[in-house]
Amino acid sequence: MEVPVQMDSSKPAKAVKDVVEAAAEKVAGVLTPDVPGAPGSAPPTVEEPTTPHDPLPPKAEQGAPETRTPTGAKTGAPTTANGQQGAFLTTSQGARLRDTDHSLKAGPRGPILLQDHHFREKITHFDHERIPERVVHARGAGAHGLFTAYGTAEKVTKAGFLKKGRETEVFVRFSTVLGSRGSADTVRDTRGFATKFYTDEGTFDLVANNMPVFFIQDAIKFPDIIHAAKPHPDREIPQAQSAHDTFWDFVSLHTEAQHHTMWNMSDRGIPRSYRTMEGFGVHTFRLVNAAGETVLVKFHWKPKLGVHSLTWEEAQLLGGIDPDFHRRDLYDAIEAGAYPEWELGIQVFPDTPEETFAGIDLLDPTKIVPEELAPVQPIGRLTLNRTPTNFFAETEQVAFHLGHLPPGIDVTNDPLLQGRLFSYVDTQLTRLGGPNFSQIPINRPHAPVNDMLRDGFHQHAVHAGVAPYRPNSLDGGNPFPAGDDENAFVDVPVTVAEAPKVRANPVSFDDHYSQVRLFWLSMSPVEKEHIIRAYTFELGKCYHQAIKERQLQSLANIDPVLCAEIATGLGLPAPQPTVPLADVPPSPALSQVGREWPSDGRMVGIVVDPDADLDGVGQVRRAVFAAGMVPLLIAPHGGLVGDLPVQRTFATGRSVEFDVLLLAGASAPAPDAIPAREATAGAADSAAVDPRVLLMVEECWRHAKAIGAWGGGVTVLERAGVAGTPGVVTGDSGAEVFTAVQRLLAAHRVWERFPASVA
Ligand code: HDE
Repeated sequence: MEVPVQMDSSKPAKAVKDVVEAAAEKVAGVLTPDVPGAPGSAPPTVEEPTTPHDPLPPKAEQGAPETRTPTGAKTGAPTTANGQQGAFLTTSQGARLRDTDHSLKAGPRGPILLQDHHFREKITHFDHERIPERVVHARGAGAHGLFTAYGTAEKVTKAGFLKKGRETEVFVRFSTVLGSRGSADTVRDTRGFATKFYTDEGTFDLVANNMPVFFIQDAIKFPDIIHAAKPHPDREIPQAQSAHDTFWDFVSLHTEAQHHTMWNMSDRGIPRSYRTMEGFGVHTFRLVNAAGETVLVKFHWKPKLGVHSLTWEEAQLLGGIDPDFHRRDLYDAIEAGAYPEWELGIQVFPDTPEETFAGIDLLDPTKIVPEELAPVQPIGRLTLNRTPTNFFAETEQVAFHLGHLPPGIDVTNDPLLQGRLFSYVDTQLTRLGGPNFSQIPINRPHAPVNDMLRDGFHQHAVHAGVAPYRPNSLDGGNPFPAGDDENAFVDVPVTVAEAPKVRANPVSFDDHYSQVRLFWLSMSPVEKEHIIRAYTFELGKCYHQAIKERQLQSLANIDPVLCAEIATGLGLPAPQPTVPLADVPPSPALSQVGREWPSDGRMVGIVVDPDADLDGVGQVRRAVFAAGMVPLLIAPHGGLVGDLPVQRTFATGRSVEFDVLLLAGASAPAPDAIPAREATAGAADSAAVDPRVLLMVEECWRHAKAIGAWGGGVTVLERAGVAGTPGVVTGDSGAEVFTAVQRLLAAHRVWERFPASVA
C-alpha cells in the first residue's frame, strides 16, 4: 500500500490526520517489533477487549526471580506462577467479582455501605501500596543476568561460584544516591552498582559504586554527609544534586571528602549509561582459599563498552526531556539483545599485618591503589539479559547487605565497611516491614536455608519441627553446624592487635590531598576542563562566599591551575596551598579518553523526510541493526515514511537521545514547526530547514557527537554551519556515511572538536 504523505502547511492537523489514518493499518505490527520500548507483550486493539483470557505472558526479554520456596528449595513452577492467574477479576481471596466500578450503595444516590468488603479491600490495599523509599540510593533500576566464572580466582578463594565455568544467576540494581525515587537519572551524583549473586553456597552481595573512593573514612559519619548532600531541611531543595551550600559546607570542612568530591565533579558523575560505568567494591575484602591462605583484594567491574559519560548540557537537557534516560537505556538495550556486559576483576594484595600496599593504607576507603601498581585481574563475566517483570517486586524490594557472604569471601577492618555491616539489615527492617525480607521472591537464596529464625511479620515459610534452638534432642539435634570439610563460612581468625578502646583513626588516614591530585593529574585536558566547569557551576550555585573560599583552599592544596581556573569563574582570588603539593605519578587507567570500544546498543538518530533517499535510509537502518545498534527514524510526522516506521517526530525527538545523528533529507519546516527566524522576518527561504532539525545538529555538534549526511542532508549541515568540521562526514550513500560514523563512535566522542584550554 502506498502511503500518501502530503504536508499541506495551511492545514497541518488534517494533513497529519490523513497520513496517520492511511498508514494505521500498515503501522500495526510494524512499529512494535522494530525498536525496543513498546509496553506490553502484544499490541493493543483499538476496541476495548471483551473476551476473557488468561493473563498475557511477559515480554520476551522479561524475567522474574526463579521460583524458590522461602527456604531456598527449587519449586519447578514457572516464574509466572508468582503473577496473577486466570481470566476473571477476583477478590484477593480468589472469589470472582461481577463489578469493580461501582461501590455498594443504599440506592444509586445513596451513601456507600460499610458492608462493601470489596470496596474496603481495594481502597485499603491501595492506601498501603507505598513503602518507604531507600534513605539513600532511592532512585534505581535493576536487571537479571548471569555471572560466568573464569576460574582465575580459584587459587585465592574457595568460593564455589568463582570456580571455572560456574554460572550463577544474578540481580543487579543501579542507582543514584541523593535523589528521591522519582528524581531524574542523569543528575551529577555517584551511582550505585549492587549485585546479588545467588550462589549455591549462600547469596553474595557486592554492594558497589561507580567510584572507587568514599566521602568518609568512618561509617559513623554517614548521616552527616548524607544530611549535607540531601536537600536543605527547610525548603527541601534542591532535589538530587550537590550544587548547594550544605554539601559544599560539609566537604570543604571535612577534607577527607575531597577525593570522592572530585570524582563526582569529573565526567564519572554523569555516566552516559549504566552500561558504560565501572563498578568498585571500594573497600578491601579478604579472600580465603581451601588451604586457609588469605589475600586482600579490591573488586572492580569493567564495562565491555568502556567508561563513557554524558556532557553536562546533555545531562541537564535529559533531566527534563527524559528523566528516565538511564533506566530506559538499560531496558531498551536488553530488549534489543545488546546485553550489557562487565568483567569482574580483582586487585590482589598480600595479607600483611600492616594491611598496606605500596605505602597505601588498604583500610582507608578514600584511597585507591592505581592499576599501574596492581593490575585488575579478570575473574568472570557478568551479562544482564532479562528485565524485571515487575519493578516493585524486584527492583524496589531487593535488599542488599554486605554481610551476605559465601565461604571464601570475608571482610576487613575498614571502619566504613564495618559500619555498613550493621546498616544494611537495619534499614530493611523499616523499609521492607520486618525481619523476613529475605523471603521476598527477589531476595530468596538459591541455597538451602536452615536458620532457626522464626515468626515475625510476613512469615512465608511453614517451618516444621518443634526445636528451633540448639542444642536440642527433640528434632534429633537438627540443624547441625557444618564441619571444616562441609563448606562452612568461617570468619578468618585475623589477629587484632592489642590496643586501647578509642574513637580515633590511624594517622595514615590524615592525608586528604595526595590522591585527589593523582586523579587530577591523570585526566586528559578535555576531562580536566569538564572538572573545572563542574566545580565552577556547583560552587557558583552556593549562596555563601565563605563556603566558596573554603573550598578554593582545598582546591589550592590539590592543584594551583585547577584552583585558579575555578577562582576566576567565581570571581574570587585563588589562595596559596597550605600543604606541600604531592609529587605523585599519574594513573593513565583513570582517564576515560583515548581508547576505542564496541558500540553495541548505541542509538542512531536518522532524520528523514518524504523526499529523502528512502531506499538508502532502509539500507542504513538494516546496517544499524546488524551492527547491534538501534536506529531511530525522526520525521516530520509519525506513522510511516515510505515503508519505514517513524519512531520520533521533529516535535518529540531531541539530540540527547542519540549517540550519533545521520541526515538523509533536506528537512523543510514541518507544519507544526514554530517558524524559523527568517520566516518571521518575512523573508521567503526555499532552502529553509526545520528549526528543530537545526537544533538537533547544533546540539550534536556541541556535544562532540559524530554527524553524517548524504543527499539532501548535506544542505542541512551547510545551513547549520558545521559542514567540513571534525567528526562531520558526508558521502554518496547512507552506507558509506554510516561506516564512517561507526569508526568515530568507537572513540565515544569527537574529542578534537573542542581543543581544551588546560594542558
Ligand atoms: Fe550504602 N547504604 N552505605 N554505600 N549503598 C544503602 O541500604 C550505608 C556506602 C550502596 O540498590 C542503604 O538498602 C552506610 C559505600 C549502594 O538497594 C543503607 C555507609 C558504598 C546502595 C546504606 C554506606 C555504598 C546502598 C540504603 C557508610 C559503595 C543501594 C538502602 C558506612 C561501596 C543498594 C539500603 C540498592 C544503600 C548505608 C556507604 C553502596 C542505609 C551506613 C561506601 C549501591 O543501609
